[in-house]
Amino acid sequence: MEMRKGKNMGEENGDMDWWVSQPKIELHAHLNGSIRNSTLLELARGLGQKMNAVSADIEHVIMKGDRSLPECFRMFDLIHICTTDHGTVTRITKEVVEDFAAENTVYLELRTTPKKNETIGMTKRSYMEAVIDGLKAVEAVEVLFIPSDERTESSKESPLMNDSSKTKKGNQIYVRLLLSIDRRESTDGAMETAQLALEMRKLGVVGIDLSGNPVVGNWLTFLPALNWAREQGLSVTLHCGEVPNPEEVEAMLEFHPQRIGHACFLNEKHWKVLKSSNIPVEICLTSNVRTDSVSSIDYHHFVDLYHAKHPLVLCTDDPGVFSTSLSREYKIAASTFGLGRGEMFQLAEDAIQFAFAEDRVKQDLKKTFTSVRGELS
Ligand code: 6MZ
Repeated sequence: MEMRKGKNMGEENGDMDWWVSQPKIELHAHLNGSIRNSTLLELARGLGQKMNAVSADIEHVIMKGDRSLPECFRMFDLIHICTTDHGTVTRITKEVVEDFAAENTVYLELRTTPKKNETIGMTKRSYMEAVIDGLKAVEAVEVLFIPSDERTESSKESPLMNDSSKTKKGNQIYVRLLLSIDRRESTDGAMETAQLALEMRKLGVVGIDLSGNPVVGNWLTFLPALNWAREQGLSVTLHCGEVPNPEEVEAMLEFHPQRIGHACFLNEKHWKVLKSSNIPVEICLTSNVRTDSVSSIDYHHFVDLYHAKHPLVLCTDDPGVFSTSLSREYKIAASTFGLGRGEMFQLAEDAIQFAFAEDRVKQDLKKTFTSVRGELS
């Protein structure tokens, strides 16, 4: 079979405008991995003379199309050098939400790792407050991030609106947040993040993600925080099987998270357990091919899971780092696996049920899809 790895994979077929115009659900996007290249370059250049080496390094890495998984994590470290101050966190949050909204993402579950930086007085909480400020700063669309039961009586009248004076129909996006535990963190650090997630529920935090370099850290380090988060009613999603690690994959499936991301290195036994568990899988096609977690798009496990009717959702992972978009991921899946527009529309609609938001939001999203379907037919 032809190798379609690289920038042009699956792009030979179809009209990008159509994929952009369709409503979509994003459940696996990392904030700092979604930063615009232009913003990253501007920030890197702004680091000044003494940081020239970093700036040159970033320019080199940004300009590179393909990057291996280790290079990817080098890239995240460089990005974090540029983005770790409150104002920048606010700016990139605003831009990332605007970019997703501009391609008709109607629900975005955005994840980020709360960071501490004592030299600039940043705590995990103040980092997250800067993220919330970014949600509030969006002007292009109405951002709906406060859970329904926290809204004021007047704004509850319309399920879609926080502030009805600002809202125009078709010009709004639901956003919910996941706090990521980085695999470099200690048990205490992971617990601090889980506690923060619980405290910030009223501001739209719905769950916890375990991510970071998959060759670093041990599952048992994070288990107490993940168990605690689940006991508190937070949802949990795990990066699972991004590199070969059969014992960890087994333990993760046994934990039975609400969703898993990637699922690239699963053995026969794991596939059986996964399929019988019905745990939804967050599929990141471009990311998996670019990082060599999957050898070619044609061999991606999406196709097997799709035909087995296993719950799955197409996601971007890091649209900035991998130069992709959610519309592009839909287009690639359709052209690579021979799926029609109706099937892709259904795939997007089905993802509503795997979101961690409350039922009221899901009902509202259903209505959006139903009305667009009506316009199509
Ligand atoms: C695992 C990933 C990832 O949290 O600083 N991250 N973790 N696998 C991936 N696939 C390539 N892509 C991103 O966003 C960047 C952080 O998200 C995690 C890494 O921990 C990375 O440092 P935030 O907003």
